[in-house]
Amino acid sequence: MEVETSRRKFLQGTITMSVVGATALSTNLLSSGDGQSAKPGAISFHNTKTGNGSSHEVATLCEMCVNKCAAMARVENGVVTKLNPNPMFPKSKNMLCARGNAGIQALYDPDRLKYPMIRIGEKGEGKFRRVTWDEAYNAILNGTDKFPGLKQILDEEEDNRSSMLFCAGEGMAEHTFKQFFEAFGSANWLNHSSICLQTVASGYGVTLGMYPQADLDNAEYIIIAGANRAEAIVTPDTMDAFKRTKGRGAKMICIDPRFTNTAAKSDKWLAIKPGTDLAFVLALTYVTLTEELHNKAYVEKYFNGFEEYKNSVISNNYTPEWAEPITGIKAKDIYTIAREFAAHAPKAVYYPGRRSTFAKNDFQLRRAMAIFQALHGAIDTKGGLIFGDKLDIKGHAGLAPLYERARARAIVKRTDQKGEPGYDDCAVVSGGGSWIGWRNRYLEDKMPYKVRGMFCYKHNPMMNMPNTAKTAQMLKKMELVVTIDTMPSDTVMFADVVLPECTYLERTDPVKTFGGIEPSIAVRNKVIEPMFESKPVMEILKGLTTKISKPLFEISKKYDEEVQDMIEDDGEEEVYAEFDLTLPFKHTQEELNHHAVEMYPGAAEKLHKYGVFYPNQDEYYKQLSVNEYQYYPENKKFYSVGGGKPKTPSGKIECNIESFADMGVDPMPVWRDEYNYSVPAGKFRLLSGRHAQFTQSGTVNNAMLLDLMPENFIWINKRIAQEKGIKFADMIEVSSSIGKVQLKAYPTEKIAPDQVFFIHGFGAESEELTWAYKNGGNDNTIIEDHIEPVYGAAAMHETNVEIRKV
Ligand SMILES: Nc1nc2c(c(=O)[nH]1)N[C@H]1C(S)=C(S)[C@@H](COP(=O)(O)OP(=O)(O)OC[C@H]3O[C@@H](n4cnc5c(=O)[nH]c(N)nc54)[C@H](O)[C@@H]3O)O[C@H]1N2
Ligand SMILES: Nc1nc2c(c(=O)[nH]1)N[C@H]1C(S)=C(S)[C@@H](COP(=O)(O)OP(=O)(O)OC[C@H]3O[C@@H](n4cnc5c(=O)[nH]c(N)nc54)[C@H](O)[C@@H]3O)O[C@H]1N2
Ligand code: SF4
Ligand SMILES: [Mo]
Repeated sequence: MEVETSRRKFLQGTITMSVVGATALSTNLLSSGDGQSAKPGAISFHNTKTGNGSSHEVATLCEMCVNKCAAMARVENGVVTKLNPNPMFPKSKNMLCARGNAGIQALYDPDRLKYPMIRIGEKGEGKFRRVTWDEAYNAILNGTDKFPGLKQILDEEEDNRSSMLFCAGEGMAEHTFKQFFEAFGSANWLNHSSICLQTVASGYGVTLGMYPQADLDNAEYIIIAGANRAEAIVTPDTMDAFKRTKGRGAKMICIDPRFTNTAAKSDKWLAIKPGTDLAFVLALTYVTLTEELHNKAYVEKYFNGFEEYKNSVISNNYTPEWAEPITGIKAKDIYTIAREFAAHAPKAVYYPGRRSTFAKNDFQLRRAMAIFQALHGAIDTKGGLIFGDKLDIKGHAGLAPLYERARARAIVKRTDQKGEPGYDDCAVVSGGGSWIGWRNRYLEDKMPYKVRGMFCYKHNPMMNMPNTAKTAQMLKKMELVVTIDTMPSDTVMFADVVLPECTYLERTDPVKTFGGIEPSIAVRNKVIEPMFESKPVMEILKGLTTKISKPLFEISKKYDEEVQDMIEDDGEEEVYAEFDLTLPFKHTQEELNHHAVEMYPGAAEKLHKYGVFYPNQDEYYKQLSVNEYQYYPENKKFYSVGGGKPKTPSGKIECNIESFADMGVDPMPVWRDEYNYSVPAGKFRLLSGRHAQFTQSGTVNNAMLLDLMPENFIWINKRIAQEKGIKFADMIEVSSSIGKVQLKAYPTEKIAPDQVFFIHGFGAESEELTWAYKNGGNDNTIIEDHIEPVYGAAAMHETNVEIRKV
């Protein structure tokens, strides 16, 4: 039998790469100079020493949240004593937030995972035995008396690689883990998208061709809705936005059901009813179109389906008066905002937002926002939404063999009348999948084949997705759960094998390119050696693949007829080379990073010394004032890359996507009655979100941060609290149709009488987390698993709860 050579492909170019000696890259550390010059070579980093020993600084990148701000770590006698902001990175502009500073505690947290462990108790009980790395790898391959290993699972499933699920949280080494997934050959990949930004990224993606950035540094008018930049920090937007609001050059309108710190720093705050932003945007669009405030030349040149959309908005009568009772925002405010936005355009931004798992209509909301923005021509232009530029970096060899027996992603085709294609629980399956859709299907035995185990990297499903009880059931049902984490999280408690990764301060991660107005490349350099027996995921996977690669190939040999034929033709050694799982992990991270930037002379050295590189850095980078820096001169910035041209395949703004109709999805954003907000008497709509000093569930055991706020409180409207006799810090039971939590009360006027709110991430159940254990409440214990219909994202603000003083 003939085998197509294209079947088995190597990803991202060639395997050969120049390998530099490790010594060339090590200990070329930045001195703690005290010069005042703005040139990189002499830049001064704050260095308030605490000890008497000698100190040095290492350029790194923060991983306490998604932003990756640049930091300088000070090391004294092998101990990291201080993390300072690194001013050289355009993305973080000399900022390191409270969490960034508290990265030291993540490193020295006494509860850290210190060595590999194997489960000896019941699943979820959290009883483990300390083992060596080799024993841990062995258990993953061969199992123990408590759980099956990969060999048994893949043999019984006849080499269906998709019988293992792979899931990962966002991080600089997510890609490294994904390479393992690709080499392993499963089709089941789930990441944070469907519980974070899937609908906003896709809404803007299909409409403009890209999820854009906002030029808040130059915008004159900003509508910030459903994004709390003062507390949910995203760099550089957080710094760019607030230095210019309140009469300092930009007018900011905040649309949020809660009076957040962003509302406090805005020029106007409008409390919207949750889930009704789409009606607000449609009404803004109505005013724009009926008063002809749009940019006609831009629309003429770059719009597809403008007339249909215009007809839809006008014939549906989406007037501000129509929107007023739906949104709770006065019609006169909607008229004013639409006119002011147009008056300032193109230096006007309807801020796209980040976490968008709010309501079931979210995808349509983001489409409507993107179209509204584009109507004003405020795309790919200074002061508007921008696409920016990106510096290329070189990829390296990956491996993605095709296993004949591996089944396609575990999704179920839709069987009702809503149309084809489309799936059982959502219309489109994105790369990151639908987490709750997948979990629920798995629990309901609706999978097209057996999925029996999972690898989980830097991700905490027990805390991160609605309906914790169902997630616990899923983890119990999985026969082999392998977790790679730094902490004994609630999810780790359900593991069969626990692999301890070192923290970000103990590893070099893949070099990354950051696109935007001022593109750059940045790297996380290892600050100190990994503590205890922890290792970077790269090395963990090197060890694991060395152990499992050959034995798993034996299983392919047994079941995969194509492999058998290939062996007959080419011999086993040659065929195995295409299935050798160790291949992506052959080089060290330092070698790969060096290779990635070798086309830029001097870049590797700069990245090592300063953590940041971009062309002409020495010439461009200047300190302008105490806390202001120039990265690119004004005329070299990438405000526009295509003169406003959308990045969609058609090169047009897509108003009317007819192919969506076949999937049961509205081709244009329209309002539906089922989107109306209502809460039954005596109940409250539960909202969830961020706090400036915590990152989701990942920082709740951080003693430095708990010093700033010890636990999460539930916001209850002051009048309601009075009626119910609830005082500050009274213990409250909050219950929904799926569960109960208890946490303390914060009576406040900052939230409407029919809503309550508390910060996401608290209320851990893992007894191994000294400070986080049963501290505050876990929102996902009571948030019901409502699925957003287009991408299967979680609709997190659709749950009504009751409250009771206990
Ligand atoms: N109710 C509700 N649910 C939400 C949200 C919400 O606002 N409300 N927010 C959603 C959003 S936007 C997101 S992005 C997701 C986030 O959900 P996740 O992706 O699960 O992120 P975290 O909750 O931060 O948990 C991260 C895990 O990684 C571990 N970790 C930290 N650093 C490292 C490391 O260097 N290596 C390894 N191996 N592990 C590490 C931590 O110990 C922790 O267990 O949650 C979503 N869930
Ligand atoms: N300090 C800190 N910063 C972070 C993170 C963190 O954990 N901590 N996480 C990072 C991550 S992963 C993400 S995704 C981003 C999240 O960044 P954001 O999306 O900005 O943060 P959230 O607090 O989740 O939600 C935003 C706001 O939406 C409001 N809201 C809720 N429902 C509605 C609605 O229907 N309409 C409107 N208009 N508003 C509504 C909430 O009250 C909340 O104030 O933050 C990032 N930055
Ligand atoms: S915003 Fe804060 S936690 Fe996030 S990367 Fe930057 S310094 Fe770290
Ligand atoms: Mo997120």
